[in-house]
Amino acid sequence: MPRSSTGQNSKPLEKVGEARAEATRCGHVALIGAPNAGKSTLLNWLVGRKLAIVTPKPQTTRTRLLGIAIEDSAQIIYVDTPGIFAPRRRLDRAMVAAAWSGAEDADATVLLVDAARGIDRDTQRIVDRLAERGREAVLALNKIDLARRDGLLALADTLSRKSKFDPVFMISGRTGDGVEDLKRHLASTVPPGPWLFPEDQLSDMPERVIAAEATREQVFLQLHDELPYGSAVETERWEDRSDGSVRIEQVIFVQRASQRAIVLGEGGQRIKAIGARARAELERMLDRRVHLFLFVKVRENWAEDRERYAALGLDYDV
Ligand SMILES: Nc1nc2c(ncn2[C@@H]2O[C@H](COP(=O)(O)OP(=O)(O)OP(=O)(O)O)[C@@H](O)[C@H]2O)c(=O)[nH]1
Ligand SMILES: [Mg+2]
Repeated sequence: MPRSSTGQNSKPLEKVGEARAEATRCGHVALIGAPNAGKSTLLNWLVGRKLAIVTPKPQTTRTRLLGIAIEDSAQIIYVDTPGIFAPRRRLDRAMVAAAWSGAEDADATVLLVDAARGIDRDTQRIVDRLAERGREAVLALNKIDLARRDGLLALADTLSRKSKFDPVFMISGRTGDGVEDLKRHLASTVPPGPWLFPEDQLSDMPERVIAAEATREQVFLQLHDELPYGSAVETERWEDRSDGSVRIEQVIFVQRASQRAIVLGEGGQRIKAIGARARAELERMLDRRVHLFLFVKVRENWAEDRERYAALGLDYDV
């Protein structure tokens, strides 16, 4: 998304900054980790704007998302990825494949570990795979605001014996503790070269997708227990108004009629609450007035439906 809101996204520019190619650096840095480790929260902090949705539930992020930041002469293209876990459903496999390919295509990888949680099975699997491939990563022990100080060094030590991590940072994506040091380190390690995106671009995610994510965040937050993972949101219409506001129509897809009733709630109360919160959040994210209209439709088996991956940006053969 451009820093100034102009509707659709501009494409990456191959030549931007070419004149100062000698002096500039640019590279992709993937943020990987177990579900809920805090990757999206950190991405938002690094970019200085909310781009990625965040919830206390695991498996919030479903697709790769770029957040672009400038640090002195370096343009750092952060890649937020879905949490990596043992996949079962087709959608899960697509999410995990998206996360690994995000890491494998990047110039550097940051493994986030929830320091309060320690090494769970998902983190263990990720570390094993990094070690297997001989892939070096930066280690960020996250959520240090929740963890005991004396446990942090032991955790870093245990992880460093399993795979090569260099260096190790102790951070909090919530308070920003330690994040400046991490940023400076990453800026110095991305390779020399011209910037790949215009200076004012913040993300590769089109605004209509950001808008759909804001609504999905509310569905997740308000209905997760009743509707675990069984929904998707798509923006169907986007109309820029002459007064600077935007009119957005979205569809929340669910898998069964009973779920549709849950999303609507009694007398439409639930969908109203979802719409109100999503609209407020969107006005903040897009920095303009928003008129949001939500519809709920039943579409069976969307989680097994290949066509849906394109809509989600998950174009993987799984
Ligand atoms: N206390 C504390 N909470 C954090 C920190 N970073 C993230 N959180 C919380 O942890 C939860 C998960 O954060 P996300 O950023 O969505 O985690 P994620 O790794 O992107 O999760 P997935 O996309 O599901 O893989 C949210 O409730 C965040 O507010 C932190 O540094 N400290
Ligand atoms: Mg996430």
